[in-house]
Amino acid sequence: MRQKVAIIGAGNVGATCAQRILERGLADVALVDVVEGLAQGKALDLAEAAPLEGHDGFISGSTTYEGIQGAAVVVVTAGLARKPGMSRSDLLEANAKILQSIIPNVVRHAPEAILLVVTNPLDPMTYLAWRLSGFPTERVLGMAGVLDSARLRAFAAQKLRLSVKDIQALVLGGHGDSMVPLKRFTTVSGVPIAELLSASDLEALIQRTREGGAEVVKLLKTGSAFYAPASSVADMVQSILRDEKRVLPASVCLKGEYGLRDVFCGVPVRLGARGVEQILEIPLDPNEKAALAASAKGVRQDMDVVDAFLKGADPVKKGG
Ligand code: TXD
Repeated sequence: MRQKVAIIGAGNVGATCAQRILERGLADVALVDVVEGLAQGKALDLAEAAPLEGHDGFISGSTTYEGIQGAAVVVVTAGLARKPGMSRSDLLEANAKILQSIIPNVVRHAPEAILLVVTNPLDPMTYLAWRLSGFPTERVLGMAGVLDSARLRAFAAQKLRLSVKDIQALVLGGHGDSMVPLKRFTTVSGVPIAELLSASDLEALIQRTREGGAEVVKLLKTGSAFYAPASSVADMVQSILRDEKRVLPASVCLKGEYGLRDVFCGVPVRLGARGVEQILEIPLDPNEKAALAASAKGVRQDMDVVDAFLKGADPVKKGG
């Protein structure tokens, strides 16, 4: 039987995700957007590309949620994107309201789905989606680490003039300036990258990765990155739908792993048909552990703002 992926938000990331999923032949796609005609128009355009791209995927577009019925994965990309000078946390309140209008509809029409959150600020929005859905933690995760790792791989490949295929990288922590790129686990065909690059060159790559999202925002001026984010989502969706059990970083609820509890943070997970099938706890050195704890602390503060939001308070004003 054909599988279905629902994508909420038919903007840059959502529509490009739809394209990637269809053109990889992964699943049918149901696009939903609040703007009248947007999801319908993009769905029509993508359907017209199907004969040329040679896939038989079915795509629908709507402002309502009936079409998401039976979706194995629901990707939430709806929300505002960052504008230049705007931090991810500035987005929190606006996007929390948007998720509040979406998640109950997802629960109603696709109660068995795995929820993959893309909307920023990523970790607190993943937490909010978990709270609003009531889904088990195995079925709620956020995309960020795959993207951050891909950026580091791309920059390393450019610097070393080597194939991106041979470079592996692992970026953990919250999706933000405090992300934790792990130098020790960045390798070129198994060789630690520190053997091939000077410490200062490596530090520059890490810094560029940290600012990877902002670098694109600054150039685009009206919007944020979407090609690489959509590819990152497609890899995660593929691992779930095809039960590939890939080890990919994702924002998930930690329950004591890495010494962290009840916080959503990016860590390597085994991603398969059941969703987050395992959290891999890799041994970190004291510096890495401290960086992850600091990153999680930042997420925890944003989660407190989400808690206040859920209580109906005015979180941004009251929280300062
Ligand atoms: O690494 C990551 N996680 C990210 C996150 C990488 C890239 C983008 N990231 C975030 O995803 C970004 O900061 C935003 O919060 C989202 C979506 O980014 P995108 O670039 O796709 O934004 P667009 O093009 O503005 O699209 C958002 C769409 C737009 O069409 C709105 O009409 C729609 O969301 N929208 C809604 N759809 C359904 N329901 C509701 N309520 C709704 N509100 C807005």
